[in-house]
Amino acid sequence: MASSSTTVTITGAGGQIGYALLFRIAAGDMLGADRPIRLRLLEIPQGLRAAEGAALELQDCAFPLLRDVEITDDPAVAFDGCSIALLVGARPRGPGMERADLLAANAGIFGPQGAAIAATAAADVRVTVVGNPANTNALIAAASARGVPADRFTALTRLDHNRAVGQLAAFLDVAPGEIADVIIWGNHSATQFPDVAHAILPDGMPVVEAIAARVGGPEAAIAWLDEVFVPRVARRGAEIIEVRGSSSVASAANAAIDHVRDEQLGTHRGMTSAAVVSRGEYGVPEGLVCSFPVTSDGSGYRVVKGLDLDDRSRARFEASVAELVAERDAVRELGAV
Ligand code: NAX
Repeated sequence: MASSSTTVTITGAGGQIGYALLFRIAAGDMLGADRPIRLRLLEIPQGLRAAEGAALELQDCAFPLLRDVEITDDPAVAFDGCSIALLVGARPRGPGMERADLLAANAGIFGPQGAAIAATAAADVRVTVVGNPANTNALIAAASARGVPADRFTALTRLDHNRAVGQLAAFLDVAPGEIADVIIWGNHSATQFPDVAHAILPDGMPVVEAIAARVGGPEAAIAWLDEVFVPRVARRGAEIIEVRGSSSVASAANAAIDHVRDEQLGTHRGMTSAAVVSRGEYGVPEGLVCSFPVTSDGSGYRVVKGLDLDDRSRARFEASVAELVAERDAVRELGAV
């Protein structure tokens, strides 16, 4: 039985998103109801008790798919035999912390974790980085994982994607599942570009036309997108903190589950968004971990090529890519990539 189970490693498992992830993964929401799971929880020493508490609750759920749970503060143990890794634990920005300090602190986490993945994970390992700055942390982990193909490393922009779909669904008064082909381009940060130019409704009607019909014409639609939609999606994390008094947790865990499920089992209707290692698509410098439109047939995400970007969209995308370049250059100076 054990040989047919999939080892899933979650870092930062004692944190908020970890707590929201564990139960859904164990219930089969991520890999389906037919794949037994072994969970490996990585924490720093201060986080071990919280992870142990979550493990007690997992036991109390008696999930039929859950074979075992191991908790450790040793990356070599945590990634041993792992096929799916969710890197959630990261160093948050402290008071007065400069961006360079934040990048350096996270390089100290994601570099060693990448090396441990290369040394101990299963040959088919796939890694999703959630901990911020997610794109550049994924870049660091990939660069440190010698021998593991870089395209096994992705970063989460599915939360931004789902937020964009949620906003459109509410505005157009349709179900979220009716909206296809929204795209998040760039970095998981305020510079991201949520793009609806290719988005459609089930009858094939472009979402932009449906917006225009609501707001009184194409120009008003552009104004709504620029002034309401894009900033709302890009600043949604801050809005959640303001209203809830704490950062996004359940929605982030849900997005991580969507990301891994679609990567492992395939995308079914149209494209989704994920940050993947650029091979130069859309002029993005090779090696950057950048959010693109993607599909998967179950063997990993592939960038959807050949989509048109008008000048305004391209300028927005390029601004976000410039931020990724600056982050890469900063971690290069540290010798982390
Ligand atoms: P918490 O602070 O609740 O949990 C983080 C956990 O990670 C803590 O238990 C901590 O002990 C652990 N940790 C720290 N360093 C570690 C290490 N080296 N190895 C293993 N564990 C370690 O944060 P939470 O709310 O769970 O958020 C986790 C991360 O997700 C943050 O970096 C956050 O910014 C990021 N997010 C990313 C999102 C995305 O869409 N990519 C959205 C949600 C979230 O903001």
